[in-house]
Amino acid sequence: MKKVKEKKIEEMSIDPAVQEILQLASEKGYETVWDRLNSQSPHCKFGLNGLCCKNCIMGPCRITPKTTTGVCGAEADTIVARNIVRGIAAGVAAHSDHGRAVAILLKEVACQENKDYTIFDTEKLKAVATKLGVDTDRDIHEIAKDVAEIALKDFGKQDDKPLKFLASYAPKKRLERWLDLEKKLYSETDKKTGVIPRNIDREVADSMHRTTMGVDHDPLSLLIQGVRASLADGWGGSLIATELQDILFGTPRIRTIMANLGVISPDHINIVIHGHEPILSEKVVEIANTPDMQKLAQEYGAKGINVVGMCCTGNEILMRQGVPVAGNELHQELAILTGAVEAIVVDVQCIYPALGKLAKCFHTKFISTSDRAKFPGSLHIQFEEEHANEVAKKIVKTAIEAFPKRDKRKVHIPSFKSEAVVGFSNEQLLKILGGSLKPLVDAILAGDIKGIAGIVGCNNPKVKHDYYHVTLTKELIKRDILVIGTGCWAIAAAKAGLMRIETQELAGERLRKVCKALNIPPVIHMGSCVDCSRMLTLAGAIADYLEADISDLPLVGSAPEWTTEKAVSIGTYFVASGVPVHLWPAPPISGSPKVVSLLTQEIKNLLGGYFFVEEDPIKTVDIMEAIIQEKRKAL
Ligand code: XCC
Ligand code: SF4
Repeated sequence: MKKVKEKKIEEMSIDPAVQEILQLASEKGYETVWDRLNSQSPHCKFGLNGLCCKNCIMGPCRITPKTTTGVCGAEADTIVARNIVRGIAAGVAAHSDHGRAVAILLKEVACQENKDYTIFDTEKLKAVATKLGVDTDRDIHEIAKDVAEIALKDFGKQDDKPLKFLASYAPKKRLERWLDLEKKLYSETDKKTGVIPRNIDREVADSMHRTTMGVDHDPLSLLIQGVRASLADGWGGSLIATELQDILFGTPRIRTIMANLGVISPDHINIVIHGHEPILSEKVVEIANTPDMQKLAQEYGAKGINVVGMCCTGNEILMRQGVPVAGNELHQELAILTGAVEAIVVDVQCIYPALGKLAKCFHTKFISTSDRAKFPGSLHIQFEEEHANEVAKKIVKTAIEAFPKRDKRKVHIPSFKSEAVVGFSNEQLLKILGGSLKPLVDAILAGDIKGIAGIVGCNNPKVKHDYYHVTLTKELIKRDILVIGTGCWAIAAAKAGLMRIETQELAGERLRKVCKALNIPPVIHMGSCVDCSRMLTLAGAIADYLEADISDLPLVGSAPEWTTEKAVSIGTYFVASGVPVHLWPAPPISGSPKVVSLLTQEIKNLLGGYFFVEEDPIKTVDIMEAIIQEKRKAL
């Protein structure tokens, strides 16, 4: 194979802290994700185009101009569609399993079987209960039990009725459109197919069933199942995660945090929490801050304990507790390379298995905690909700005990960190707006806010780190388009200083005026990836307010540096909810012109949203602005 040319450090990331550590890694010979990407390049074309099938052992089959079917006779359209649906299903499974864990915990707390957690936000509990039609005039434990049971039923019920959460939260016109499409696509008697999810787990199972050898071969039928599964994520699993986490840990409030590797402290015991579920990270933060643990840290010669976040669990604890965040996806190895991290504690999702080997080069303890996520080279301390305090203590103590082994000569912490205003739950946004959506809607109608762009998703070493996130964001606000978002985008924007109030100066004149009046930055941190549900419900609330459908609103989405299967699910549920979504890098579908046209064109008539792919961030904003202008005309 051709050897690809190595990238220069400036081409790998725009983040100066990242560049600094990459320089160090290259001098000292530490391997990172960029090196491994280089070894894997050029990538297999069949995989890139979605044209490889290994769903049975007559294969694996690859489609070429000469060999146009797999052994079973499956053509490119079927293979590409099946592959993408499997990706969506995996993403739905990940987000929704997260939601399930929260629902189970809420039930245990409600039944007072778990005393290590409490129902923290009773106001939110009542708001969620009211939405779901649960009687709120009772003891909070009884209300919480009912809410948890409704959530759990959405994972397990066997009838064909829509998910209760989706039916209770989705805007009216959108629900009608989904129901209508259900009839349009299939005959009245064929009620078991369509776009409305029935049960979160079932949509994952259904997706796996129909993509296995010899089942569904029609690309439209397959993609509609992908859509249905994705809706079970956005208006199901992710929404359940967000809402119930708010109940257990508090609805985010506006606060200022610090972001980037500079939050790692030279004099403290540094614990990086990486992964996704606040059930773990909230506890570690809580226990690390107890006087007992801080005292123990001092006995070991440190000034104290410094807990910092990474990736989405970092977003969860910064939104609710103001915990600083050390970085996004591509920072995970770099944090260890600072030489000052006593422990990197992980649960599930987006965790590179490479951390095991790398941690061994330092005194860093790589602590895995989930029974479903174990790693070569990790120290496994199983997290158990029912003994959360005890296990969290053990984790924090392990970190403290690693401190004396820190090798001062290896410590290199970049000084870069930036301030960011975060914590914009919908509840906080409403509060800023004075209790009603009216000022926001008026600003949109008047054109002071031309439109809203939601940016989500990961980093990807194939793409210059943070460059797309940051360039897109700056260009959008310059054109009076408000930017909201989650996940690793949010951390990129925070690190780049775009979430400071001062960023108002980078916004167009009209958007600046609105942000000044509300005293908010024009770039809004809405949380972790499951909190994309906050953006969905915000879009839904605006739609209902205007008695319109989400697809009528000047909204666009983007996942400009996406990596994970979860991002495919997110993109799909936004499209299915009526929002046009930009993607870069291109998804692995180009092997089927049929699937490409379904997802980029035909789906628009069915659901209002559609995907588009563009590499250049400025051209992307041109397209987004044109979409927004078109929608504005029709408003
Ligand atoms: Fe993972 Fe959620 Fe992607 Fe970041 S943005 S790489 S999914 S941590 Ni969700
Ligand atoms: Fe090949 Fe068909 Fe088996 Fe896929 S399902 S591996 S295309 S024979």
